[in-house]
Amino acid sequence: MTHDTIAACSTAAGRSAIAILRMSGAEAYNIAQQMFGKTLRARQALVGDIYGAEGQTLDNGLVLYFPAPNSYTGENCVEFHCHGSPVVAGAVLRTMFALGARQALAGEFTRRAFLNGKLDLIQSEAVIDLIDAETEQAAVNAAAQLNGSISREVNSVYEDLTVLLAHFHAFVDYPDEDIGDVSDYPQIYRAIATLGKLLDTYNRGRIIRDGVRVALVGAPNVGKSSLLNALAGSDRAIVTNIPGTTRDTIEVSLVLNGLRVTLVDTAGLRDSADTIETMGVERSIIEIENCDLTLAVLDASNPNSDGETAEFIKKARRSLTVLNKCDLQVLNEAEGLRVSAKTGDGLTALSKTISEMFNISEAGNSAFASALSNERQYAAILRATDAIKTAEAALASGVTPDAALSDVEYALTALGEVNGRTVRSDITDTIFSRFCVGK
Ligand SMILES: Nc1nc2c(ncn2[C@@H]2O[C@H](COP(=O)(O)OP(=O)(O)OP(=O)(O)O)[C@@H](O)[C@H]2O)c(=O)[nH]1
Ligand SMILES: [Mg+2]
Repeated sequence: MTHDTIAACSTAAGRSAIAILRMSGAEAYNIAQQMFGKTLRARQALVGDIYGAEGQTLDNGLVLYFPAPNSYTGENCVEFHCHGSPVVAGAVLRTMFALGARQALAGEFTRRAFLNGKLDLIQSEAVIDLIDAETEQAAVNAAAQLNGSISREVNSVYEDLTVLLAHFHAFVDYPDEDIGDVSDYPQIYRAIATLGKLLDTYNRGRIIRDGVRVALVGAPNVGKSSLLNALAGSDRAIVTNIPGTTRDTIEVSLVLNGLRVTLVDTAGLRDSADTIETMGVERSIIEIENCDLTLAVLDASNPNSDGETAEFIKKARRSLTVLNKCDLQVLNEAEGLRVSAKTGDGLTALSKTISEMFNISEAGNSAFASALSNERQYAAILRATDAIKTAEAALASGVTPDAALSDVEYALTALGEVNGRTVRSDITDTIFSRFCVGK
């Protein structure tokens, strides 16, 4: 496949120590050679003058040449490591354009790597997850996916099903043959087992990548906003001694012991004549139903302040009772984690309890080096599994091969969407548009 030559700045905009400009395509070598004072050598780092289109020296920097196919994209690639001035980087990039390259689109280098078989689609999506990772765990998980840990499992099932499909086609072509029993097809069982184990890792993977949503819920004035501020380490939400201060949900993103948490402050739960406050309370109720964990906040100093919190909490998927204001005399007998937003007492224990509830570091019971964390991949693997199970049931009940064949074919197509072997281009367009320019 011949492609035009693309170029982009691969480092973040603005002043920095180094700016890296990257080119890929048939003309990358020629253009780079015209811009550089030394003869480029494959995979050797050379320091030399970098010239503009008129022959003026723009910078002195490092240039690396990776001939096809041993490069990131699989095409001829050249990297210029310049001084990190936006002016220098801009001038070097414009020279590349003047000599025949064009601006790369978002994710176009990785898209070419995918099209040239350097990365499959799972690995390509891992690249963006690695760049976007907000915790070390998320980065480690994405790195393992980039390394092929999920691809290997999906591909082994894909190969298995391809063999199976060939068998079934043979039966369709020679209908006199007996299709045999489901036990004649170990591929079916292997596929169900492998894909099932992969699907089991998804909940953990999703939490590693996207984190959890934790809502602070309770009666007015118990200190929900104060707790949010104390955990976030900044005065994000307004705090006053007037009940009904918070009227809208307020979100803060933080990392608690490696767990990414979106902490949501909500309006205090009570019947109010105020339209705005009532709308806020409706939002609190929606939040209780939607979040992964609800912290039911009570005022330790006031046993009569709990209101209907316990009633509302019944709708939560998971909840944890937190007794705030423990710096004051504790008069509330309710069971719960004792904290003080004012002094910070108990907040470390609270963070620890939250992160342990989601247990993302428990890799021990997982069969794989990485967890499935991508919703698109999860949905497609689920569809593939369902189809294989249908084929299994059909074979067990002694159907004609063409019935099982269509289910296996469907499963194969679904897995092809995961590893990218049979994926539609509008899906890949969406995937690569999430990337930054230069990647
Ligand atoms: N002594 C003490 N006072 C606290 C503590 N946490 C909050 N307060 C006080 O309690 C009052 C209410 O705090 P907020 O954080 O606004 O309470 P809230 O639950 O968000 O209230 P609404 O938004 O009205 O529902 C303020 O005067 C805070 O200073 C605490 O741990 N100890
Ligand atoms: Mg508040």
